[in-house]
Amino acid sequence: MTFHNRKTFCSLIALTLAALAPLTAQAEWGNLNMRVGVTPLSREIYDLHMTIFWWCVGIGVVVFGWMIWSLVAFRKSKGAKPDTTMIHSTKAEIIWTVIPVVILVLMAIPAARTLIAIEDTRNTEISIKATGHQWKWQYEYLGEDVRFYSTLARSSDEARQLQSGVDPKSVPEYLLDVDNPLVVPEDTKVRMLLTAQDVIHAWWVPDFGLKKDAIPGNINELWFKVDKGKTGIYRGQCAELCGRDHGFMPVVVKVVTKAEYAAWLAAQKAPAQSADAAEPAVDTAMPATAASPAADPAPAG
Ligand SMILES: [Cu+2]
Repeated sequence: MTFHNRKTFCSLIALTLAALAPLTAQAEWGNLNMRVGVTPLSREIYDLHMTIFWWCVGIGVVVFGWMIWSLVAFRKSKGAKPDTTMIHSTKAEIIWTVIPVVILVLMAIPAARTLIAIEDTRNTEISIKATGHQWKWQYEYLGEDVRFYSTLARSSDEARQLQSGVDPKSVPEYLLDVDNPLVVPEDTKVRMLLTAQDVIHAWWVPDFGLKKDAIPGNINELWFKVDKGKTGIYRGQCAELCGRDHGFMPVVVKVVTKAEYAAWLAAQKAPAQSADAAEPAVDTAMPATAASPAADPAPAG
């Protein structure tokens, strides 16, 4: 390698680093990866993801390392001569079949363990049915006679209208907030039963590591158990393209302590009679929301 070539090589490396530098400065690199989440399942999924990731890195280093070494060590300028006589090697075939099979089996063992854990809905303490509608979620606490709609927050809905004059950036949690969040207690195994009323939707909360389709005429299950002490708001979205307002039906889960949950549930039940009267008011608000986007030139109806 001449000095000139080495200099070009070094400049290239410097240029690449310079191009990446602003990225390092501004982007939170942590956001590029999957979230660890706040449930035992999400952690297990994250650990599995990292395990497989490092397997892939190892494989990449070996395969590309070998390839690059071969290119450099056996280049023509060094007088390498191609071997044109070898057209088949059973030994090589066996090696490059057996090694990947062993690796895949080793990867399948922890993956299968996690998949089984995801499906294990035994001993759940609370069951909640979530029904996807165009374009909102309905939650029903089974056996508790508590049900309500969870619709895009008013602030977001107003800002999203064409020529609303509202800067979406000024709206906190734009398109990620709802009027009535799903409320669940911490440290409790919650089972979600997912279905839909019209088209396929999907219920997704990244911090729980879970996403599953909500299909009309079908019930899908998932479960989560938020770690003790991880109370707070967790946000997700519909993850199945479900029509015009697919981007406007977020999922918001409010995780509270067990005592707060008991109090909340009691409060939901207490005005059950008056809530029945109030519910149509919520319902009548829905068609207005659905028909209101100014982006839709056709008059709704
Ligand atoms: Cu959707």
